[in-house]
Amino acid sequence: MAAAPTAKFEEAWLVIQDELSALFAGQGMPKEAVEWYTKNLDYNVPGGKLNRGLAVVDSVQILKGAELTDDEYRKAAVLGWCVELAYFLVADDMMDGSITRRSQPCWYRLPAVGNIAINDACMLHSAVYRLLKVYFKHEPYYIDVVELFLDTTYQTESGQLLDLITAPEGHVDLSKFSLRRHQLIVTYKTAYYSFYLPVALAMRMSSVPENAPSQKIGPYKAALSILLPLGEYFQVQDDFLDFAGMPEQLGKIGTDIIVNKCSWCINTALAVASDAQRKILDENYGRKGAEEERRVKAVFEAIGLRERYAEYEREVYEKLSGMIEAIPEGKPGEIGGLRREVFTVFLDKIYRRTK
Ligand code: GPP
Ligand code: MG
Ligand code: MG
Ligand code: MG
Repeated sequence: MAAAPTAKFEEAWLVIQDELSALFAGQGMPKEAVEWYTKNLDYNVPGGKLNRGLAVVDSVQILKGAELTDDEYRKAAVLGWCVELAYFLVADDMMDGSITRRSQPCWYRLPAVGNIAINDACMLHSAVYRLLKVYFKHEPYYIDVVELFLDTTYQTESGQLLDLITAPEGHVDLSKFSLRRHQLIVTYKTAYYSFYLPVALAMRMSSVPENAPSQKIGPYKAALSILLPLGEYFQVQDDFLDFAGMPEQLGKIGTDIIVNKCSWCINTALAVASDAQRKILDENYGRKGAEEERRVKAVFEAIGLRERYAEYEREVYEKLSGMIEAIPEGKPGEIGGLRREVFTVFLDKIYRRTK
């Protein structure tokens, strides 16, 4: 089945944004507040790669095995935009001291915004539940969908906590880092909400049941077993691109080395560094200066980080493809059946990405 077109999904956002602004205005909010709220939505929600949001629509389509009705498309698109509404990126940029996102200054860096971005992030989060109420209150899967957002938000926040306390700015201690710790951080901060959430939402909307009596593990557990490692792979790419990607292509400037992140790059380097290289990393990682960052990057080059990453990508693609092959499948269009294509579409979208 062809992937859902981006343009149609983007059009759906315009309607959703108007509805959210109208709900807000309907509380008797003055014009300046409505304008602020609308600007918050407009600046921070559309304009990304839309991988997460489109994954909901793609997955609903694959699970149905036929074109969606207008009503089904609208509902799938609303769920997709609820995933895109995640407040995480706005808040993460404040915590990471990031400069740009999606080729524009981070929201908190606009002089008129500053710390108001904290409340704006909270309002993005609340917008999810406003939309769910409007569109899904009377659906039998309403509570399951609400719980998915609540649970994955908690998981993401748990990962963010671990991310931040493993690598406090100004307290560099590379002995706290390991690839095992990295895996735990990225599973929680990225994989649940970026990978499991969109697919599990689509499965709920498509009436995939909790348990399939004929199968050893239920469909949601089966999906989770693929989507967590897929999400880990995505975050390893994010970490690698932070070091090696083109800022113009990425729309953001890497800050991981300077802010002492427990990223895949530093952990891979630590695992193979000579004593002399380790000393350079200890003395220069997580420091503010451009010269320190350059020295760290030179060690990354010297240990062959680019080749190691290329090898990691090949291996992980093979491993994930094998795992997907092993998923028990339903027939196309069968109510409650799972389809491998849900996962291969997602994997192929991110494989060897450069942005
Ligand atoms: C991505 O990490 C992780 C998140 C965006 C989760 C944030 C969670 C919160 C509860 C705020 P990252 O910092 O590497 O992302 P990026 O490179 O896009 O800044
Ligand atoms: Mg972060
Ligand atoms: Mg960040
Ligand atoms: Mg990053």
